Amino acid sequence: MAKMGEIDAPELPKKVQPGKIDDTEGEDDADDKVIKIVVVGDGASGKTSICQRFAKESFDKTYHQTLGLDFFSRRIMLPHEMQVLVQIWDIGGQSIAGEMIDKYLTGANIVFLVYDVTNGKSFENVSDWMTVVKKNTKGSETPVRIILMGNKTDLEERRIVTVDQHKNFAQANDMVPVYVSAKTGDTVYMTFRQAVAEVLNVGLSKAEIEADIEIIQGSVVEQSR
Ligand SMILES: Nc1nc2c(ncn2[C@@H]2O[C@H](COP(=O)(O)OP(=O)(O)OP(=O)(O)O)[C@@H](O)[C@H]2O)c(=O)[nH]1
Ligand SMILES: [Mg+2]
Repeated sequence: MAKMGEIDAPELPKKVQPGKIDDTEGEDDADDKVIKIVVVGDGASGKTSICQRFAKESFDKTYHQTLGLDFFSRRIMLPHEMQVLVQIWDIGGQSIAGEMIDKYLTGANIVFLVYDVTNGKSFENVSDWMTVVKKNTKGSETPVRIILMGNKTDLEERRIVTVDQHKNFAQANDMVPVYVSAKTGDTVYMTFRQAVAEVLNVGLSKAEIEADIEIIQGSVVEQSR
Protein backbone atom coordinates (compact mmCIF):
# COMPACT_ATOMS: atom_id res chain seq x y z
CA MET A 1 0.00 0.00 0.00
CA ALA A 2 1.39 3.39 -0.89
CA LYS A 3 2.18 5.90 1.79
CA MET A 4 -0.92 7.90 2.73
CA GLY A 5 0.54 10.61 4.89
CA GLU A 6 0.86 10.72 8.61
CA ILE A 7 -2.48 9.48 9.79
CA ASP A 8 -3.71 5.93 9.49
CA ALA A 9 -5.80 5.72 6.38
CA PRO A 10 -8.62 3.18 6.34
CA GLU A 11 -8.08 0.11 4.20
CA LEU A 12 -9.35 0.95 0.76
CA PRO A 13 -11.55 -1.60 -0.93
CA LYS A 14 -10.25 -2.27 -4.42
CA LYS A 15 -12.43 -1.42 -7.38
CA VAL A 16 -11.06 -2.08 -10.81
CA GLN A 17 -12.53 -0.68 -13.98
CA PRO A 18 -13.40 -3.20 -16.65
CA GLY A 19 -10.76 -3.34 -19.33
CA LYS A 20 -8.16 -1.58 -17.23
CA ILE A 21 -5.06 -3.16 -15.86
CA ASP A 22 -5.25 -4.06 -12.19
CA ASP A 23 -1.85 -2.95 -11.04
CA THR A 24 -2.68 -1.77 -7.54
CA GLU A 25 -0.44 -4.54 -6.24
CA GLY A 26 2.44 -2.56 -7.66
CA GLU A 27 1.53 0.57 -5.71
CA ASP A 28 4.69 0.58 -3.69
CA ASP A 29 6.83 0.03 -6.75
CA ALA A 30 9.96 2.03 -6.04
CA ASP A 31 9.81 3.62 -9.50
CA ASP A 32 6.39 5.12 -8.89
CA LYS A 33 6.07 8.75 -7.98
CA VAL A 34 3.35 9.49 -5.45
CA ILE A 35 1.62 12.85 -5.50
CA LYS A 36 -0.81 13.91 -2.81
CA ILE A 37 -3.60 16.26 -3.82
CA VAL A 38 -5.87 17.73 -1.14
CA VAL A 39 -9.23 19.10 -2.28
CA VAL A 40 -10.89 21.73 -0.08
CA GLY A 41 -13.70 24.27 -0.34
CA ASP A 42 -17.27 24.84 0.79
CA GLY A 43 -19.81 22.05 1.10
CA ALA A 44 -21.66 21.32 -2.17
CA SER A 45 -19.12 23.19 -4.31
CA GLY A 46 -18.45 19.90 -6.12
CA LYS A 47 -15.21 18.54 -4.63
CA THR A 48 -16.30 14.90 -4.50
CA SER A 49 -17.77 15.20 -7.98
CA ILE A 50 -14.47 16.51 -9.35
CA CYS A 51 -12.58 13.63 -7.70
CA GLN A 52 -15.09 11.10 -9.02
CA ARG A 53 -14.84 12.54 -12.50
CA PHE A 54 -11.05 12.19 -12.43
CA ALA A 55 -10.80 8.81 -10.71
CA LYS A 56 -13.91 7.05 -12.04
CA GLU A 57 -14.93 9.06 -15.06
CA SER A 58 -18.44 9.34 -13.67
CA PHE A 59 -20.84 11.93 -12.27
CA ASP A 60 -23.65 11.61 -9.73
CA LYS A 61 -26.21 14.38 -9.64
CA THR A 62 -27.37 13.45 -6.16
CA TYR A 63 -25.58 15.24 -3.35
CA HIS A 64 -23.97 12.98 -0.71
CA GLN A 65 -22.25 15.14 1.86
CA THR A 66 -18.70 14.03 2.67
CA LEU A 67 -18.28 13.41 6.38
CA GLY A 68 -14.63 13.84 7.30
CA LEU A 69 -12.88 12.80 4.13
CA ASP A 70 -12.93 10.40 1.20
CA PHE A 71 -9.95 8.96 -0.65
CA PHE A 72 -9.55 8.46 -4.35
CA SER A 73 -6.55 7.46 -6.38
CA ARG A 74 -5.56 6.98 -9.96
CA ARG A 75 -2.36 6.06 -11.68
CA ILE A 76 -1.38 8.22 -14.63
CA MET A 77 1.47 8.08 -17.08
CA LEU A 78 3.52 11.17 -17.86
CA PRO A 79 6.07 11.53 -20.68
CA HIS A 80 9.23 9.40 -20.46
CA GLU A 81 7.08 6.56 -19.08
CA MET A 82 6.91 8.20 -15.69
CA GLN A 83 4.22 6.42 -13.67
CA VAL A 84 2.53 8.55 -11.06
CA LEU A 85 0.13 7.43 -8.38
CA VAL A 86 -2.15 10.38 -7.71
CA GLN A 87 -3.66 10.20 -4.25
CA ILE A 88 -6.56 12.49 -3.61
CA TRP A 89 -7.81 13.51 -0.20
CA ASP A 90 -11.33 14.87 -0.63
CA ILE A 91 -12.11 16.90 2.46
CA GLY A 92 -15.74 17.45 3.52
CA GLY A 93 -16.70 21.14 3.51
CA GLN A 94 -17.65 20.93 7.18
CA SER A 95 -14.08 20.03 8.15
CA ILE A 96 -12.79 23.59 7.92
CA ALA A 97 -12.98 24.04 11.67
CA GLY A 98 -12.30 20.39 12.47
CA GLU A 99 -9.38 19.10 14.47
CA MET A 100 -8.04 16.93 11.66
CA ILE A 101 -7.57 19.56 8.97
CA ASP A 102 -3.86 20.01 9.72
CA LYS A 103 -3.32 16.24 9.39
CA TYR A 104 -5.21 16.14 6.12
CA LEU A 105 -3.01 18.87 4.67
CA THR A 106 0.29 17.41 5.88
CA GLY A 107 2.48 16.34 2.96
CA ALA A 108 0.24 17.85 0.29
CA ASN A 109 1.97 18.55 -3.01
CA ILE A 110 -1.05 20.22 -4.56
CA VAL A 111 -4.18 21.80 -3.07
CA PHE A 112 -7.32 22.36 -5.12
CA LEU A 113 -9.34 25.18 -3.64
CA VAL A 114 -12.80 24.63 -5.09
CA TYR A 115 -15.78 26.97 -5.28
CA ASP A 116 -19.04 26.93 -7.22
CA VAL A 117 -19.24 29.69 -9.86
CA THR A 118 -23.01 29.95 -9.24
CA ASN A 119 -22.61 30.43 -5.49
CA GLY A 120 -21.12 33.73 -4.34
CA LYS A 121 -20.78 32.57 -0.75
CA SER A 122 -18.57 29.65 -1.77
CA PHE A 123 -16.26 32.14 -3.50
CA GLU A 124 -16.21 34.49 -0.46
CA ASN A 125 -15.24 31.54 1.72
CA VAL A 126 -12.26 30.71 -0.48
CA SER A 127 -10.34 33.28 1.60
CA ASP A 128 -10.97 31.35 4.80
CA TRP A 129 -9.96 28.09 3.14
CA MET A 130 -6.82 29.72 1.81
CA THR A 131 -5.88 30.91 5.28
CA VAL A 132 -6.30 27.39 6.63
CA VAL A 133 -4.28 25.90 3.77
CA LYS A 134 -1.43 28.39 4.07
CA LYS A 135 -1.26 28.04 7.84
CA ASN A 136 -1.05 24.26 7.66
CA THR A 137 1.37 23.95 4.75
CA LYS A 138 3.84 26.69 5.52
CA GLY A 139 6.46 24.37 7.00
CA SER A 140 6.34 22.05 3.97
CA GLU A 141 9.63 20.82 2.54
CA THR A 142 8.51 21.56 -1.00
CA PRO A 143 6.29 24.46 -2.02
CA VAL A 144 2.66 23.52 -2.29
CA ARG A 145 0.97 24.36 -5.54
CA ILE A 146 -2.44 25.91 -4.88
CA ILE A 147 -5.03 25.90 -7.63
CA LEU A 148 -8.17 28.04 -7.54
CA MET A 149 -10.85 25.92 -9.16
CA GLY A 150 -14.16 27.42 -10.24
CA ASN A 151 -16.53 24.47 -10.71
CA LYS A 152 -19.95 24.04 -12.40
CA THR A 153 -19.08 25.98 -15.55
CA ASP A 154 -21.85 24.04 -17.30
CA LEU A 155 -24.25 26.35 -15.43
CA GLU A 156 -22.91 29.41 -17.25
CA GLU A 157 -26.30 31.16 -17.29
CA ARG A 158 -26.34 31.03 -13.48
CA ARG A 159 -22.78 32.24 -13.01
CA ILE A 160 -22.40 34.81 -10.23
CA VAL A 161 -18.64 34.96 -9.73
CA THR A 162 -17.12 36.88 -12.65
CA VAL A 163 -14.07 35.82 -14.60
CA ASP A 164 -12.27 38.96 -13.38
CA GLN A 165 -12.98 38.20 -9.71
CA HIS A 166 -11.68 34.69 -10.27
CA LYS A 167 -8.50 35.81 -12.03
CA ASN A 168 -7.75 38.71 -9.71
CA PHE A 169 -8.14 36.66 -6.58
CA ALA A 170 -5.86 33.95 -7.93
CA GLN A 171 -3.23 36.44 -9.03
CA ALA A 172 -3.25 38.29 -5.70
CA ASN A 173 -2.76 35.06 -3.80
CA ASP A 174 -0.27 33.14 -5.93
CA MET A 175 -2.74 30.60 -7.16
CA VAL A 176 -3.25 29.06 -10.56
CA PRO A 177 -6.78 29.91 -11.80
CA VAL A 178 -8.74 27.16 -13.56
CA TYR A 179 -12.33 26.40 -14.48
CA VAL A 180 -13.87 22.95 -14.56
CA SER A 181 -17.19 21.18 -14.80
CA ALA A 182 -17.40 17.90 -12.94
CA LYS A 183 -20.70 17.30 -14.69
CA THR A 184 -19.45 17.49 -18.28
CA GLY A 185 -15.87 16.57 -17.34
CA ASP A 186 -14.62 19.74 -18.99
CA THR A 187 -10.88 20.20 -18.25
CA VAL A 188 -10.98 18.03 -15.11
CA TYR A 189 -8.51 15.41 -16.28
CA MET A 190 -6.26 17.96 -17.94
CA THR A 191 -6.11 20.06 -14.78
CA PHE A 192 -5.01 17.10 -12.65
CA ARG A 193 -2.48 16.00 -15.22
CA GLN A 194 -0.98 19.44 -15.73
CA ALA A 195 -0.74 20.13 -12.01
CA VAL A 196 1.00 16.81 -11.39
CA ALA A 197 3.38 17.33 -14.31
CA GLU A 198 4.32 20.79 -13.08
CA VAL A 199 5.00 19.59 -9.56
CA LEU A 200 7.28 16.90 -10.98
CA ASN A 201 8.92 19.36 -13.39
CA VAL A 202 7.83 17.37 -16.39
CA GLY A 203 7.18 19.46 -19.47
CA LEU A 204 4.05 18.61 -21.42
CA SER A 205 3.79 19.44 -25.09
CA LYS A 206 0.54 20.85 -26.43
CA ALA A 207 -0.29 17.44 -27.85
CA GLU A 208 0.35 15.83 -24.50
CA ILE A 209 -1.78 18.39 -22.70
CA GLU A 210 -4.59 17.52 -25.03
CA ALA A 211 -3.84 13.84 -24.76
CA ASP A 212 -6.88 11.72 -24.32
CA ILE A 213 -7.81 9.33 -21.59
CA GLU A 214 -6.48 6.29 -23.54
CA ILE A 215 -2.93 6.99 -22.54
CA ILE A 216 -3.77 6.34 -18.93
CA GLN A 217 -2.85 3.04 -17.44
CA GLY A 218 -3.97 1.88 -14.12
CA SER A 219 -6.80 1.26 -11.83
CA VAL A 220 -9.11 3.00 -9.48
CA VAL A 221 -9.51 2.66 -5.76
CA GLU A 222 -12.20 4.40 -3.83
CA GLN A 223 -13.40 4.24 -0.28
CA SER A 224 -16.98 3.03 -0.30
CA ARG A 225 -19.46 5.09 1.64
N1 LIG B 1 -24.38 21.23 -12.68
C1 LIG B 1 -23.33 20.79 -11.96
N2 LIG B 1 -23.53 20.21 -10.76
C2 LIG B 1 -22.45 19.77 -10.09
C3 LIG B 1 -21.13 19.89 -10.57
N3 LIG B 1 -20.27 19.38 -9.66
C4 LIG B 1 -21.03 18.94 -8.64
N4 LIG B 1 -22.35 19.18 -8.88
C5 LIG B 1 -23.47 18.85 -7.99
O1 LIG B 1 -23.33 19.62 -6.81
C6 LIG B 1 -23.75 18.87 -5.67
C7 LIG B 1 -22.62 18.83 -4.64
O2 LIG B 1 -21.52 18.11 -5.17
P1 LIG B 1 -20.45 17.37 -4.25
O3 LIG B 1 -19.37 16.93 -5.17
O4 LIG B 1 -21.09 16.34 -3.42
O5 LIG B 1 -19.98 18.57 -3.32
P2 LIG B 1 -18.82 18.58 -2.21
O6 LIG B 1 -18.02 19.80 -2.45
O7 LIG B 1 -18.10 17.29 -2.21
O8 LIG B 1 -19.66 18.76 -0.86
P3 LIG B 1 -19.23 18.31 0.66
O9 LIG B 1 -18.94 16.84 0.62
O10 LIG B 1 -20.42 18.64 1.50
O11 LIG B 1 -18.04 19.13 1.06
C8 LIG B 1 -24.13 17.48 -6.17
O12 LIG B 1 -25.54 17.45 -6.34
C9 LIG B 1 -23.44 17.39 -7.53
O13 LIG B 1 -24.12 16.55 -8.44
C10 LIG B 1 -20.95 20.50 -11.87
O14 LIG B 1 -19.84 20.64 -12.40
N5 LIG B 1 -22.09 20.93 -12.51
MG1 LIG C 1 -17.94 15.83 -0.83
